[in-house]
Amino acid sequence: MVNVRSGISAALVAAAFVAAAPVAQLEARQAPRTVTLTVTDPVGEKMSYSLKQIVVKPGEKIKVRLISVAQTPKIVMAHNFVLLKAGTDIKKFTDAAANARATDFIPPAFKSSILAQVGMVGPGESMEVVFTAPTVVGKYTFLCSFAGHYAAGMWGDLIVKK
Ligand SMILES: [Cu+2]
Repeated sequence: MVNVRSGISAALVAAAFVAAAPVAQLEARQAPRTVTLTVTDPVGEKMSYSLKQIVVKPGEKIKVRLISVAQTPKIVMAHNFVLLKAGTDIKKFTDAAANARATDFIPPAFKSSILAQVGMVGPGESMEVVFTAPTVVGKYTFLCSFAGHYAAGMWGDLIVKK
């Protein structure tokens, strides 16, 4: 009985290993392309990312690296990167985000609207996220969800284009 059982589990382990191998090879073949977004302190009332557009291929593997070269202390002002699903109501999202300080300005009710996100960065910090671009061609909004930053201009378009 014991022998039969261990025979089965060895076979299962072998099967799992074989199934995992092609996926690992695929991942290695498609190393993510790095896109660097820099954020800094507001200029007058205006805020922005260093890029207004990120153009990607459908299903492309992308690494977004968010770097803050701001001076303002993080407690006062920080910046993140949130990529939203097509069709998300941006006004509703940013209104909810403004009241979500406890969760780093990510409104819990909108979690399912988020395709990718990088946490809040303060002066001298950087953070990154690796994600697979949507396979559907179109425009997807990315924005900083810190209260007021979207309205001040801290947003852009991820453009999925063949
Ligand atoms: Cu910001």
